[in-house]
Amino acid sequence: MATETIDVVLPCLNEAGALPGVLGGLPSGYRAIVVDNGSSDGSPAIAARLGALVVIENHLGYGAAVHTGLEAATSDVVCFIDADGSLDPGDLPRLVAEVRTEGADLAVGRRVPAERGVWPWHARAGNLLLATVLRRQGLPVHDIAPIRAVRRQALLDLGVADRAFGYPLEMLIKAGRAGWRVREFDVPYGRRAAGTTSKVSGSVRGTARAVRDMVKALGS
Ligand SMILES: Nc1nc2c(ncn2[C@@H]2O[C@H](COP(=O)(O)OP(=O)(O)O)[C@@H](O)[C@H]2O)c(=O)[nH]1
Ligand SMILES: [Mg+2]
Repeated sequence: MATETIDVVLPCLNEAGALPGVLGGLPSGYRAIVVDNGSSDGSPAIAARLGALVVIENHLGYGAAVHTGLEAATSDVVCFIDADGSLDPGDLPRLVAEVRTEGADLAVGRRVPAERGVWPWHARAGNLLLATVLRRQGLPVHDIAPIRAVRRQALLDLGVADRAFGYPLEMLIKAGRAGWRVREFDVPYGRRAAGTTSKVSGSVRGTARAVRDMVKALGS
């Protein structure tokens, strides 16, 4: 059992500059599933060359990418992590162990900025607010982080419907309602890889879009 390969889903939109570092940082025994939405910078070819399974998703959106990656995955426990180099894939085994052997249904990260300026104030504020709402609902989380480990079938059964940036929040809300045991771990959050740009929280407008998606998810 301990030798089963763990699938890691990486949503990817123009992350050519980040993929070598992220894929190279995967622990042994972890297989990358890069889900691309029409990158124009050659990301899919780079990911394939680095040994990842590349899945092309035609519908744009973070949620569409992670859901398609989940469907493509075959391992019992599946991980998710951003492909921009801001998070360390070396943190995944801790989350996986929590699900595999410690009885958690879902293990998530809590981002701790590794340096100043990596987490724009507007993104941090929106995130903090929504995490506070979740804590009121009984979930022990302080972040809605894009790094997590969960059992594949359980997540499919949870029926997360959002296909945009509301996906992680809807997942947590539904996990709470289903009585899942959720565990949160500090993970360092660094600068995204040089030469790549934020699709979400790098601008006030991007954050506003993400918060809009998340507020929609709150009503689901
Ligand atoms: N496939 C796919 N990936 C996306 C999409 N939007 C964002 N991503 C990826 O999702 C992750 C999070 O986006 P990112 O730009 O880092 O968001 P930020 O951290 O808030 O700036 C990154 O790996 C992106 O490449 C999308 O529409 N489709
Ligand atoms: Mg990012």
